[in-house]
Amino acid sequence: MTRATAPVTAGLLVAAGLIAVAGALFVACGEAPMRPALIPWPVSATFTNSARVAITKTSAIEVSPGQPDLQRIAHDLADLMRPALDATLDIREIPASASASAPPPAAGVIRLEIVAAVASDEGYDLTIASDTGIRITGRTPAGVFYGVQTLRQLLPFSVELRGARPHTLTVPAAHIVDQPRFAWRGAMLDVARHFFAPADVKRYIDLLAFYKFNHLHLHLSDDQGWRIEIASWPNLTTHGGSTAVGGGAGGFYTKQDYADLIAYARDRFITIVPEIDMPSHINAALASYPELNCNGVAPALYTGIEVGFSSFCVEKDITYKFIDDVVRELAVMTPAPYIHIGGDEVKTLNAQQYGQFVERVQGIVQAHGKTAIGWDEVIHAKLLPTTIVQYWRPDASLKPEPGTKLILSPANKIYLDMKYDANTVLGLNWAGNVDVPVAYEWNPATLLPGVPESAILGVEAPIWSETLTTLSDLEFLAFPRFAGVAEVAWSPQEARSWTGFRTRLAAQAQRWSALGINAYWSPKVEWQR
Ligand code: TNX
Repeated sequence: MTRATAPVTAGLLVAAGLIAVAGALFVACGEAPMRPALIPWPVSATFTNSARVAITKTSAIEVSPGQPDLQRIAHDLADLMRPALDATLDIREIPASASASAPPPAAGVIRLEIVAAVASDEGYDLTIASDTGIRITGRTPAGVFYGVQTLRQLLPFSVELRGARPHTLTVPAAHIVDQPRFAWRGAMLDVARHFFAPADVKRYIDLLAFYKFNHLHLHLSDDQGWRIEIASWPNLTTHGGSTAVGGGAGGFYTKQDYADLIAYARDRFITIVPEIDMPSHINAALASYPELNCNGVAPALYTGIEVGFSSFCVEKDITYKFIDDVVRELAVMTPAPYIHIGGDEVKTLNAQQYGQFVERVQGIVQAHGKTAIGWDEVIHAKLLPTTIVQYWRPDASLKPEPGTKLILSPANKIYLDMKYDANTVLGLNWAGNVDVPVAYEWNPATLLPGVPESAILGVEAPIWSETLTTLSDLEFLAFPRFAGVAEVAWSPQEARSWTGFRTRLAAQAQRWSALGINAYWSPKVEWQR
């Protein structure tokens, strides 16, 4: 039986301006010592029993000099703590004498520091001690950022309350050394079936960052809507973006909206990956330009949820002129190296037509300096060695060429648009129900026979939006499964178990409530509320 203890606030010692108090918000696992409910669980974590270190109004944040990313992370951390502390912590550069030999910070200081010796690009080292303060080191600003996300989870959930009564914040004395298992920790959002406004996408980005995800794949076009401005083909958005599943108003991102989203994501170390799904899932474009159709006639806009019926006219030259224009504009808008070309669920082309189309389009993507990603059907084409394959069909037996990199999105495990159980109103169930343990209890390294861990770039959880219209619908499907996927992608396999995870998940409930997340309170988890 597992439980969370109530916070105990007996002051034990006052050392150099810091107060260590007895434990708060820990979970006990059987006979194991109490430990904080971190998700994703780190590679190594040692907690000095029950000692706590305080952050007060007079604490300060020190950052390595000449690091604008660290300055921004420090400001965001100070903003997070402002309501609880009723103060904005000072931010200053690490004193020059200290940065040379890197002695520990003084008590009361939170130090964010770039240190070349940290083991991996996204790794970090977090030390919390009553005499030497809080120190987060990373080889890169991304590593420091992930260390700050861990610190955020070590803080009491009350730090998330925007109208908190001022109080001292304490964190457990700890030493954590951490780095991710996979380089690609992704989420996909379908903004085509229903459109999600930039503010909603930013909220999703915030939640992704909190759980150390680093890629957001935006499904920007489908039969029901085209959601990204392309200046050379303006009807795509004025007409093709004008509706959605069920006949609602639709919407699209202007280039400015999109640039803002990329910058917002970048500040949280998240790469946005744009997808234009083709040659099928393309009715919105066909409806916008008659000349893209084999018969020269534009079909009506589509607001149902069937798949596979539409296709580019693969024999027409204008199809490739169109794709070249779209990819060229997208490549300019996209600092990241990837453009996703879809390739799924094509029901109206033969194998030869499909293969030739994929090969030509991956060449266009390459000509514009980007790497193509395709849904797993593209494996039937002759792929460039750099093209990335995104596995999704549970019954597909993939035999990728040696060296092909895969992103794993098994629909029967991490399609977060699947219903949790038969009573879930939102979502689909073509891949079965996906309750919380299903999304958590699998090992990417053994999912596909013959595909070793070294071929796996990472894991990505899609949310398709046929049945979702609002941010609150999206949160309901994402939480709590999203936290499980975060741990699958980040934590070492041997550190993971459903029973341990379930307990840590339960301890996150107050945090989600404080953040106003519309989570699904799965009966599979014993929530502490
Ligand atoms: C399959 S996954 C699709 C999508 C649907 C989704 C619904 C994939 C590559 N294609 O078109 O939205 O199922 O779960």
